[in-house]
Amino acid sequence: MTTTTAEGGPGLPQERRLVTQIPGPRSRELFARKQAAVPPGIGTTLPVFVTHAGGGVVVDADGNSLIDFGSGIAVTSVGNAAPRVVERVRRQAGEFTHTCFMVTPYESYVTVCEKLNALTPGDHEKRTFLVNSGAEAVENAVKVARSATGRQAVVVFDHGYHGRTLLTMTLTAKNMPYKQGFGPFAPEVYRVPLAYPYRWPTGPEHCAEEAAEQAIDMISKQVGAANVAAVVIEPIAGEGGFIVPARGFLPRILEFCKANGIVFIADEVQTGFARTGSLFACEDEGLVPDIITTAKGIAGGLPLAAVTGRADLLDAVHVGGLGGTYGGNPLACEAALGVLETIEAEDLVGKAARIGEIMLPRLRSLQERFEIIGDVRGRGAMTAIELVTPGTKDPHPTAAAEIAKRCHAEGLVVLTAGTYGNVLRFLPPLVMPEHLLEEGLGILEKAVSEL
Ligand code: PLZ
Repeated sequence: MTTTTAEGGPGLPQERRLVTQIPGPRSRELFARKQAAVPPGIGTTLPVFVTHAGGGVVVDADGNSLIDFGSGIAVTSVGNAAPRVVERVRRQAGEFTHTCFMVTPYESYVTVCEKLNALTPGDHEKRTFLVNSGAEAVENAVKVARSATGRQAVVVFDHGYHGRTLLTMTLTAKNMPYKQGFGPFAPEVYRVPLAYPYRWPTGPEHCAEEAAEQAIDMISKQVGAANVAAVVIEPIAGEGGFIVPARGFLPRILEFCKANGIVFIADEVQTGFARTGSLFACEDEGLVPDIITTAKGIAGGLPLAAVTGRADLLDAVHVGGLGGTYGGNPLACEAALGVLETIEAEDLVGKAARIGEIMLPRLRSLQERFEIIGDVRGRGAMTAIELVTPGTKDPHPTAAAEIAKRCHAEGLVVLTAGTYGNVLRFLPPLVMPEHLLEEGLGILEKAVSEL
């Protein structure tokens, strides 16, 4: 069976279409090859093999068209194979594919940096440099903070996720699957509480103040504020379960950092580029971080990430102290420029907010009907439900896995998340047509109600 169009992108029919079981025979064949050739450490959420994708759908090797509530983990916010991205990358691929920016530079890298300096929160003087992945961005942000402050300690939070390299897996909170067996971990990393409203022992109304007080107390007493180079925090915890910190928590931590010369690093790898209904999630509480790390949504799926921050901090690193062979590859830079054009031309900030306005009320009404949904949360096109044993707050990971499985069987790509593995998260491409969003929500509602 073949697909209906030769290309991906928004030209693909924006419909759910199931022509075989999920996964179909061709995907099963390919999955058997994967299992023989690729180690099991590289997991698979949904074993359908993709041939095309675009707008709000993913088409598989059997000709099934699935509704995409995952965006490849918050990456294809502009849609898969977005026209402005494709056109720029095609043109660039025919001109030159690599020189190494550190050897002989090219303009698109500089343009991306200028744009990030202008678009990220704060109107102070900034610098940006480009790397290949979110983890690499976070790791480099810490290098900059250490170099600029002459201090070593790094403070991170419960439920945080920052990557899989030695330093960033150390910064990551969850043991299984990210850390188990991979130690010893990097030194000088300290973890403090996050203002998690749903699970705060004294209730959500005290959460921001008490969590900030505990975090600051731990930093002051156990580490010593003067030893801390950086605090690294996601404005909304992503892999940890789409936890929106109680309002007031992030500003309080930022204020503490400012008062103590600690570099505040906002990890916007998952939240950045319009995802949450503002260009960056920090804007919601008017936060101006010292350094911001971005990746994922920055380049429509081409590997690119960035470290953007105060000029005085980034300029503190000696000549040649930062870099990498592929960082800011010309194809990825063109893709990023295409992404930024698309966000503006198609008002994707507004679209993300609108997706939240559609999804959150539907999820809340589902919560009213089903006690298994303990919490509904998120912002813009980054929303989630947390599943619990009815009548308690006990995490219910098997319910999350079962609902995800049922959604997958019906042709809806959803992802799980959470420290307890009991969160279903929804990250549709911001260009998803509303009828697909509604249809996807219908499938989810059916899966929850049938459980
Ligand atoms: N910081 C906030 O969300 C990546 C992880 C997928 P990389 N999240 C998806 C997986 O299981 O490996 C992420 C993130 C935040 C950093 C990262 C790391 O970004 O591009 O995956 O290195």
